[in-house]
Amino acid sequence: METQLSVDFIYKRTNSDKDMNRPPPTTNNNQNNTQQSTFKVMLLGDSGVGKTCLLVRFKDDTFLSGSFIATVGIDFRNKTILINDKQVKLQIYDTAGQERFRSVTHSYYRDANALLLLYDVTSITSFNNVRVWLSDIHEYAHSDVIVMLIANKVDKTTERVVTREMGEKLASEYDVTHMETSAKTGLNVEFCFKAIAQALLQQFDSTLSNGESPSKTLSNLVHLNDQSHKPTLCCSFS
Ligand SMILES: Nc1nc2c(ncn2[C@@H]2O[C@H](COP(=O)(O)OP(=O)(O)OP(=O)(O)O)[C@@H](O)[C@H]2O)c(=O)[nH]1
Ligand SMILES: [Mg+2]
Repeated sequence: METQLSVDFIYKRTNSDKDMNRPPPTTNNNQNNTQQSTFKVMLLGDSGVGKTCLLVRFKDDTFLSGSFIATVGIDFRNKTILINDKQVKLQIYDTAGQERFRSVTHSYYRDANALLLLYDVTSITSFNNVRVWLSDIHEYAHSDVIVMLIANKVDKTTERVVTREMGEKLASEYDVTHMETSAKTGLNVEFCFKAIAQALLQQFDSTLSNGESPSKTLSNLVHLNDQSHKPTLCCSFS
């Protein structure tokens, strides 16, 4: 991992930190005098659903196979991508799904601009727990946070127990966008992060606003991608 925050450091955040307003996303000029916007994205979901693998696939385009090492506390990684000729730096927080870290990770929700909530399509428990995660998000995150529900491990077709329809129904119940991914094959992984970045840019850059809500933009992008039946697209990304 590029950066690992120790559990000690994480515990230093107090309850009063949680009540502070979220710092606005920053926009700086980099060395090439190009504008760069920075956003915080958090990965959430039960232990073992594939959060760390999704992040490693996006950052390094590799898959962490072999024995499963659960994340302790929170890690984070940065990745800068280009969206419509604009540089977008994503600070991606990879949280521990284990219950014992829950109160630690709650204190980070308020700083997040977007949340990727994962479940594992081979685990009905991780799918059922999505409701618990969404209720935590409602309680601890900003009301304008962009949420995407991600059905991971779709490469495991024979072990699959959560259908696409079940995922889509749950997502529409909570009015969030739904996407199927595989950190193993890379299906839709880059697309998810790019779609989130596009929605965030639109939310915070009024010049890009076309009168559509960022959540609507996200759902339109995903819908377009689904229609193409391709793992990646998209005409609107550089
Ligand atoms: N087949 C398949 N296996 C996956 C996929 N994503 C993750 N895995 C496997 O699932 C296990 C758990 O993955 P992690 O990414 O470590 O899970 P996590 O959500 O980060 O778990 P915590 O850190 O405990 O919260 C590992 O053994 C991975 O190899 C996927 O898309 N397909
Ligand atoms: Mg992990």
